[in-house]
Amino acid sequence: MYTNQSELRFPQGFLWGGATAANQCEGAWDIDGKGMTIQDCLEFRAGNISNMTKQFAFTSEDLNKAQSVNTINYPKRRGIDFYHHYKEDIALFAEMGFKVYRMSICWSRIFTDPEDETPNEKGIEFYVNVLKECKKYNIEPLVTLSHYDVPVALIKKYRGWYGRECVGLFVKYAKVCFEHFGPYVKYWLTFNEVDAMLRHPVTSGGLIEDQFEDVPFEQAMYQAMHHQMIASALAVKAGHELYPDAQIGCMMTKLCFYPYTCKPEDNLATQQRMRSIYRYVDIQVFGEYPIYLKKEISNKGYTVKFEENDEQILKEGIVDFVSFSYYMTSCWAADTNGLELSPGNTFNGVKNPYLPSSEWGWQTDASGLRYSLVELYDRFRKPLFIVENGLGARDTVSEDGHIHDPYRKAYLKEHVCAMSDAINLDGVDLMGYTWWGCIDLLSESTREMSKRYGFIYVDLDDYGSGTGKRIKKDSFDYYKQVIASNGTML
Ligand code: BGP
Repeated sequence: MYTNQSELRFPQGFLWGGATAANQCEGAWDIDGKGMTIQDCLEFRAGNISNMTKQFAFTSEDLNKAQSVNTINYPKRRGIDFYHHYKEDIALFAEMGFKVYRMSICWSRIFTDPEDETPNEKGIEFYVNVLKECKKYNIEPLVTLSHYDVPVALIKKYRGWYGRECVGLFVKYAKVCFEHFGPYVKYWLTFNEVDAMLRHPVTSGGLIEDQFEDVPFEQAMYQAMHHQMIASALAVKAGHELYPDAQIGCMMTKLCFYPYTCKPEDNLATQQRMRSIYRYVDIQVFGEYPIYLKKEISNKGYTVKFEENDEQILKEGIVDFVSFSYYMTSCWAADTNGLELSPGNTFNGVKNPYLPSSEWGWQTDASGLRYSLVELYDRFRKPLFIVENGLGARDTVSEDGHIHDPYRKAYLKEHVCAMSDAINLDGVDLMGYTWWGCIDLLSESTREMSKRYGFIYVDLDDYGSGTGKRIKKDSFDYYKQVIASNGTML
């Protein structure tokens, strides 16, 4: 348990709030002109422990099947019906005192088909309404343009982000978002967990392995990553041209690996593993490929195609701040054979005997948050924003009708302590903190409803049965107090 080592203190104006993503909460997958995304094609997976790397097994046949059926097995299609409940949900966020709400926009709501010439009015109207609702309560929106939501049309036509065509289409979409939503939004993120494509290519890039007989799949992933880098840089530039005051950030998965032992080779293996987390964020922050990434690609015998202006584009699209998700830490070793693994949703690590695990095997570690903040700030020297942190648990409604979640309060408390120390003792410039899944929503990796993160319970089960009613958990009032005291009453 992490306890603060200095007086609890947060800067004035610190942005406390919560985070969601369109594909995990909106539902309403086929109305008002929304096109299909990869998320509408992913089936429910029962079972406690799962990780997205399994999605390498997703096939073109799965995609075709999903397009022709509509069953309860596709939970992302119904979400928690935020589409129709956003007013009620945002009112609850406001009651907790949110200063910021992180949400994502679904590309396929804005363009039914990304190649359409004109955007879908209904989609624009929906997001304008959501943003206005936030503004009504003085909640600052933080908007992600792409959160694991690749349009199916792009997968079918261009093999997802492998196709360079996606760059221009994404920039067109981003510009429409900036134009219509810019008056309400100061903080933007381009791609969620931008380092993730090489771990889960299907949801990050729309890359399905059986579509790549002509090129090694891994090479295709590096190429697709390059396209996302170019698209992100162009979007950052376009956003700044339209709104010079806009703050546009990148978003990474802050996985943190400790060497499993003090053997030098474990340390070296861990350093290499950590680079795989940083390789693309380095591009977004420094405006060029790091040498080690160029080496990594050429050592494998691959090449990444650059167009004439690509190097220049990367230089001109540097982000303003670095945001990240942080849930846990793990260990790594030169030889992992025979070692017990600890799963995450997008990776496996070696189990750390000193840390507790959640029911899904995620090893919680608040000290690791302070460690990560220091590491990121030393590396990037940019303002940081924690845009995902939280605890997935199997909450239940007690006989008294309440949801008692002391474990969530404890998790929040120790992570707030760690942030305070990083700010006050280590001098980290931290802009804000958005708790992941502030309202229960569908899990990204398992698509379960029963893996709940929220301060607000949603009465739906894994199969979508239930009233959909929103109920405040005990942690609701706790977070409200944390925010009201600016992080000083825990
Ligand atoms: C991150 C994703 C989120 C979210 C979170 C928790 O990697 O950006 O979308 O879901 O992980 O993961 P899960 O839902 O699998 O528990």
